[in-house]
Order: sequence, then C-alpha cells, then structure tokens
Amino acid sequence: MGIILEHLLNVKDQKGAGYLVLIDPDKQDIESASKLASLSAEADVDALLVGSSFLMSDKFDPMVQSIKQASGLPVIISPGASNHISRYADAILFLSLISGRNPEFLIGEHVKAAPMIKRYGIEAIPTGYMLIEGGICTSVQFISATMPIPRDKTDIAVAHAIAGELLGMKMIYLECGSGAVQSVPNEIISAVKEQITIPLIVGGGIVNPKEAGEKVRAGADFIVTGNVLEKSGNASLMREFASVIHSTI
Ligand code: 1GP
Repeated sequence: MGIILEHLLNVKDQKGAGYLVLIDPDKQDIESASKLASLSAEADVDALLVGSSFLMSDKFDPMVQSIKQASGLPVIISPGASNHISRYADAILFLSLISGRNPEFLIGEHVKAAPMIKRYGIEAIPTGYMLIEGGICTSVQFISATMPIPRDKTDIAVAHAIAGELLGMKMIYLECGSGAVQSVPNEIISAVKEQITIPLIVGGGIVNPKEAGEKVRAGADFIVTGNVLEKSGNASLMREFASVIHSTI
C-alpha cells in the first residue's frame, strides 16, 4: 500500500474521520492558495486535494509545489482530466467516474495520464467517483457529459459503489460537485457505507460544520470542502470543521 493511502487510513482509525480541503487552481492565485494551505495545516486538516473539473490555470505545477511547501501536508491531486498532473504531488486520486457512461472518464483519460504518473512516481489511489445529483448542473457534470445519480435512487447508488469495490478500487468518492446547492443525502451515505468495506469520501455543497458532522455520523470517512473556505479563507471556520469531523464518532 502507498504511504498516502496508509496515512489516510491511519487518520480514519485514529480520529474517526478525516478532513480534506480542496484547493481549486482556477479560483486561486499561488499566493492565496499557499495561504489557504498553511491555514489548513494549522487547523488540523488531514490532507489537501488540488484540482478542478476544467483546468484553465497555467500555474498548476508551481501551485502544487507552493501549497506543499506552505503546509507540509500530503497534497493529493483530484484531477478533472489527464493533464492535471504535477511532479510535486504526493498522490493522485485515480478517479474513475463510475456513475457515468462516458468511456473517456472511465478509462480514456487514465491511459493518457498513466505514463506521466509512473514517470514522476506519484502514488495513484484508484477511486470510484460517483456523481450524485446536487440541485444544479455542476461543472463536473457538464464537462464529463454524464448524468448524475438521482438523489432518491439509493439502491442504484449502492449498486455502483459495490461494483467499484469489486473492481478493486481503494476508495469510493460520493460527490455532488463543487458549488452544489444540495450535498449528498445522508440516506445514500449510510446505505453505501453498509455495503462496502473501503473508505468513503463525501464532498460537494457542504457549507457548515453541522452538515459535515451529519455526513460523518451517516458513514462518511472523509469530508471534502472547497468553496466554503475559498470564499472566506476563514481560519476559525476551518478549525470548526476539523474539530466536528474529528470528534463526531
Ligand atoms: C468536493 O468538489 C467538492 O467533493 C468541493 O465542493 O466546493 O462545494 O465544497 P464544494
């Protein structure tokens, strides 16, 4: 097992659940991203995710390097496509968009990215990425040209997650998409959690610590927030998220 996946599993064992902060290179410049990264380290965040659905920034590589230096935290790419690779990252969520039926996001982008990931020695964490309907058409839905799983189709979500685990994925990521107006329903989280043995990441549209705590109680092993901190860079809110997520179970 790679050291970053091991770190994540240790976090889950020791703290009950982990807190991941997503830095979107299209919404930050290097300076503000580095500030967010160093605040994250002070606020007991467990790792940083970096990525977006549609990378417009030409500063991905230096940004990953800067947030790594500023935080000392594990930096994990959460890619939207095969060009979202940086030699400075510790790991990459090797996301397969299993809720969709677009071959590019099931295997095509992976083939394009694989040689570079290998060359740089970046730890790849095979992850089943499941888009759940979140009240708006998010960038990930539009860019991937896939249909999210309807919020009331819990059984369909569960079947996808089981399939992901049976295919050998190491984590399942339930995602409503950045800026979603509704986060992943707790019913889906608990039903999926009951049927899989691999860790469960939940993100998209989580706007306050209380909501994050509910997701952990429902079965989330890792919570991801992006927008809510990017807008405010609010250190005390970040600490509140971390303490609720780490103390909920
Ligand atoms: C993590 O994509 C998300 O899964 C981030 O979503 O920006 O809505 O927090 P938010």
